[in-house]
Amino acid sequence: MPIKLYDLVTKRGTGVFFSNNCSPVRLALLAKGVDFVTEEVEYPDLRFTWTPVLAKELGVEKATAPFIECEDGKHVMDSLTIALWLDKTYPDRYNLFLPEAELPVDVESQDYKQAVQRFEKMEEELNDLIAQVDELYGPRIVSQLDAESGSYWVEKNGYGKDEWKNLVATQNDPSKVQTIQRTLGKLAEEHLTGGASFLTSATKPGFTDFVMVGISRLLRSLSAQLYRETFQGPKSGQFANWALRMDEAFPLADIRARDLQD
Ligand SMILES: N[C@@H](CCC(=O)N[C@@H](CS)C(=O)NCC(=O)O)C(=O)O
Repeated sequence: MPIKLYDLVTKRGTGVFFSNNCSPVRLALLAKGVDFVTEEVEYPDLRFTWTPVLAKELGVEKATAPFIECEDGKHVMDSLTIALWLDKTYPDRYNLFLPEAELPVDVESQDYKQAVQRFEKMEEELNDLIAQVDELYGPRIVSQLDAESGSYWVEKNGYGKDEWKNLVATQNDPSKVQTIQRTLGKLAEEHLTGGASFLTSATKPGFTDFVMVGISRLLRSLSAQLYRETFQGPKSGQFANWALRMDEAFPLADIRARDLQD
C-alpha cells in the first residue's frame, strides 16, 4: 500500500494546494521515489476529523498538515519529522539533507547531523521572508476559504480586527512586493553564490530547497503575477534561475494545474 500524504487545500477536489509545509514533504517523497497518494484535507477536516485521531495516537494538541499515513497505518506529523523519517526509513534513496553524499544515508553520522543543523539555521533565516509573504498571502488565502474557515484562519494567526482590515486594504501595496524582492535578493547573495545551483548543495536540491518551494507556493498558488514578480523576477537575484531549475526537477503538473491564474 502506498504512503498517504495528507495535503491541505482550500477545497477538496478543486481548490489550490497552498500549504508551505506540505510542499516540502511532497518534494521529499518525489525525490526519494517513494510510492505515495495524496489525500486532500481542508481546515475543518484537520480540526474536527483528524485532531481527535492524532491527539490520541501521537499526543499532539491539534492535527496540522502535512502528516503521512505509513504502510502499517501509523501516522507521522510535521514536515521536518517526516523528512527525517524518510531518510531513516529509505536510506538507499536520495539523501534529503546531504544530496551530494554517497548512499546509503547515515542518519547517525556527524555530517548528516550537521547538515540537519544547517537546515534548521537556514529555516530560522527564512522567518522574515515568510512574514513578508504572509502579508500578501493572508488576505488572498482567506478570500479562497469558506467564511467559517476564513474567520478561523484570521483568528488563529492572531490578527486583531483593525490589523486585519489594514492588511486587506494594503494587500496591493507595491512596497510589499519590493520588500520580498529585496529579501530574496539578499538570500540569493548569501546562499546561491559561487556557482551554487541549489540551496542545500551546489549541484543537487534538498530539503532547504523544498522548503523554499513551499514558501513560493504560498504566492504561486494564489497569484501567478505575484509569483512572477517575486520568485521569478530579476530583482530577486539568482532565485529566478533557481525557480526554473526546481520546476525542471519537479514539474508538479497536477498541483500547478489548480493554481489561480490572474
Ligand atoms: N511545523 C509544522 C507546521 C504545520 C502547520 O502549521 N501546518 C498548517 C498548514 S501550512 C496547518 O495544518 N494548520 C492547521 C491549523 O492551524 O489548524 C510542519 O512543519 O509541518
